[in-house]
Amino acid sequence: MPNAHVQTNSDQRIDRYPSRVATVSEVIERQDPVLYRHWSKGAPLSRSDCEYYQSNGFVFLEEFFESDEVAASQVETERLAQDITIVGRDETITEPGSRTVRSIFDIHDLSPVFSTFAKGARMADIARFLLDDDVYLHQSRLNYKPGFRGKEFYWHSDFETWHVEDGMPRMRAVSMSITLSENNEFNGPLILIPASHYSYLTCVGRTPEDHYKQSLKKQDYGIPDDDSLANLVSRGGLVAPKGGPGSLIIFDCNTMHGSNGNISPFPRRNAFFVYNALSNRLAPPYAGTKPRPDFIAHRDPSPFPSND
Ligand code: 6CS
Ligand code: FE
Repeated sequence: MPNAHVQTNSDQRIDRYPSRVATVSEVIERQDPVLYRHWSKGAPLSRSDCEYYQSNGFVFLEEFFESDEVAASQVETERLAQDITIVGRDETITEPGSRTVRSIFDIHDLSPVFSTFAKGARMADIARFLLDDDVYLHQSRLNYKPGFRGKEFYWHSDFETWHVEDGMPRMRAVSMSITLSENNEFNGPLILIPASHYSYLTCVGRTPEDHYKQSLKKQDYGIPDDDSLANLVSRGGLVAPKGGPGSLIIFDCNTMHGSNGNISPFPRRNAFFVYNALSNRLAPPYAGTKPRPDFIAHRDPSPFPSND
């Protein structure tokens, strides 16, 4: 019996993760590995961290970077948000209804500081190991989540968006979030649902053209239904990693996550780098919409050599 979820779409491609095509949402079991390479001595992650990542869909490495490694990124983060040539670009997203900077995308292209960070062995080698392939940067972004005004990021699976709107074929991508400020219970830390990466929650509603112009401020399509979310939480719970600047949260492309708004005086600054396997490069969007701009989803993979 062929997999009931395998659909062929208008251009006869197999879509193993159809979403935003039906009037009811459903849960599709993950059809891809989590760890593409088995752990062995010399791996860039400890065995226990690999096992935790496999089981939970994320792993939190506190104080992964030294303070001086993070300091340059913190200074660059503030510089970019003050630079009028950057703030006026499409890559810069403001909070809904205000001119407060919410995110700046494509920071590995906009800033040599973040390019060095992103292509450095410390994160890229982990991505190559987890994905067992050469990697390239699918996307990068700074999330500013300013004090008092930083709005939430509602629950979502990144892969659901990257599959439907960017044409990412399989679950073979990993996000790395570096804390550039204190992440605590008051300023809207990233919240993840352990083990949610094994379930693909399909969403209802047709993707509008140019959806990103709205979704990067407040996402309205690709939103999972309440019952499916409640079920994931009842099984896996909720984890909000907390720590000082320089901590690293590594999470699978399909791990359900979100974050609350920030009403504290303290900003919650994180930098995100998304590594995609070279063999998983983008195809045409499964939604049938036109491809999103390169600053959100790089279509010409330029893998960077490992530093060894
Ligand atoms: O649409 C996207 O690609 C972005 N949106 C969210 C909320 N997370 C993933 C990604 O940065
Ligand atoms: Fe996300």
